[in-house]
Amino acid sequence: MDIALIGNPNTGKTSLFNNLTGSYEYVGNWSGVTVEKKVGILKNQRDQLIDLPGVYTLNPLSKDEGVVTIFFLNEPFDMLLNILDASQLRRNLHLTIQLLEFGAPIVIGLNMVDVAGNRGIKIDSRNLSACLGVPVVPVVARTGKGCDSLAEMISAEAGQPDIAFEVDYGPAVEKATAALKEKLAGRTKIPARWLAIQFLEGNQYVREFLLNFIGGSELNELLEFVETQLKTDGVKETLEQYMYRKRSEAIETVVARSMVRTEGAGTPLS
Ligand code: GDP
Ligand code: K
Ligand code: MG
Repeated sequence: MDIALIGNPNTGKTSLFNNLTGSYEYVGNWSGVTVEKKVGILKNQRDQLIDLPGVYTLNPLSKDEGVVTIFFLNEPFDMLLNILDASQLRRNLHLTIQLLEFGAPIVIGLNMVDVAGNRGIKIDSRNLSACLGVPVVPVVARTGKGCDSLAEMISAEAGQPDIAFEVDYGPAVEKATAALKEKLAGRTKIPARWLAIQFLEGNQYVREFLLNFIGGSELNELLEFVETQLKTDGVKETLEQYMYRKRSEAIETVVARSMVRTEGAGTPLS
């Protein structure tokens, strides 16, 4: 299996990578950028772990961040290992939801549970798992705590059916998704809904990918359709802001069900 390790910057990706793989790793560069590409072999001596650059969202701000979208569009992989910082759950879930929307098998490593605990935040990993529909394993990547359980969960999840978590982005977005799906007519294996969401949010790499199948003017019409619909519905934000807000609303529900403030908590939740 090829497993892609993905998470926000500074969530403990390198620590987790080192814990899950032996010392062996291949180091190169992702094509077109000077970002290191690391591939390690899991301790089962069978599966490969691919380290992706840390990003907050799949909609890239920089060329380096674009590496992740390019990977999703072009490289086959079997599973995603998404590492979350338990002390920054709200922020981290933006990426997680975009990964869930892709529909690939995914296991979540809930890292920094010690940091969260010190700040009076406890995440109920079973509730989080139930909300998202995927396994969540608490770990402390710095010490290796929980990493064996995580490795076991990765093996257990191999070949499980894909689950696509669905944020309700409203009827205009769903209509655009249906239209895009029809235009693509099965000519790509990348899920149409994920492509639609990323395209509507302004992901330029996804736009370029879609141009392989669909004309630029047709794509612009699709954008205009959604923008006009939203305006008619009284939405004042840009499409990008609207998509972000809808995702944030879904995240609030997940956070409300899975985050518990423990006694003596003094720090505001983040
Ligand atoms: P990356 O930027 O995502 O690759 O994250 P790193 O693995 O480099 O970790 C960032 C920092 O957080 C380092 O100082 C790690 O030692 C520390 N760290 C990683 N995991 C944990 C954890 O679970 N608990 C604590 N307290 N620190 C951690
Ligand atoms: K770092
Ligand atoms: Mg790192």
